[in-house]
Amino acid sequence: MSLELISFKLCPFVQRSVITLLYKQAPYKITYIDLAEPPEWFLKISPFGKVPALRLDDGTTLFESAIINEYIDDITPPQLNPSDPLKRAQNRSWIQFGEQCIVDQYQLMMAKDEETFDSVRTRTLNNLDKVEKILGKGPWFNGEAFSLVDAAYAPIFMRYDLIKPKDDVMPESRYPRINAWSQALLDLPSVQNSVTEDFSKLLANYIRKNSAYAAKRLVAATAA
Ligand SMILES: N[C@@H](CCC(=O)N[C@@H](CS)C(=O)NCC(=O)O)C(=O)O
Repeated sequence: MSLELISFKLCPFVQRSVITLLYKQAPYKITYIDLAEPPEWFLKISPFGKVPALRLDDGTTLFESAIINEYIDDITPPQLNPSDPLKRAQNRSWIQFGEQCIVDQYQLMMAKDEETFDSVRTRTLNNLDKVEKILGKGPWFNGEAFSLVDAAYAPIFMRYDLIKPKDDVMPESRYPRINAWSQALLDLPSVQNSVTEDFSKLLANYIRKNSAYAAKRLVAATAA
């Protein structure tokens, strides 16, 4: 079975799938598109025009990062998803919540003024509180075993590590477990290799282009 992941270089949802593919050492091909000008063929295969899309060799296409990751996990044993149905369901719930954390982060990077930035920051902190509360001793979300929840949150931590909000959204004192989790993930080759070499530059440019205000509050975006 050959797998082709359709990607946009800055997309955190695609990155979730790249991490899963790399962690599982599953062979795949990656095709980048420009979401600002999506090609005709992409709009034909991705029903909602979103990345990631995973194209299989029989032409079938899957969409939604969490579903794509479960599929990759199912076809490349041993499974990362826990075998216990309850644990698996709980993991899915937190993967779903991770989408809100990605949205928080995106809105922070795009906030056009102080009021919006501060209100998104408050929501971001409150949502991270919920994650801190559920985490155990680590190193991974489920303890000793790396799972799809880890792949789902790593893109968020990589971005916070790069953009470094001046008024921190992940202070060690408030989020000791998240910080330890984040560090373990950032040390992992499957996470480090899940973006292109120019990723931090692209991200900084994207922030600057879309919000002069957010760029002022995010260290990476103000760097020359
Ligand atoms: N829930 C989806 C979200 C995917 C998503 O929003 N992708 C963005 C890029 S990061 C996208 O394709 N946006 C294009 C659009 O909404 O038209 C997933 O987990 O795959």
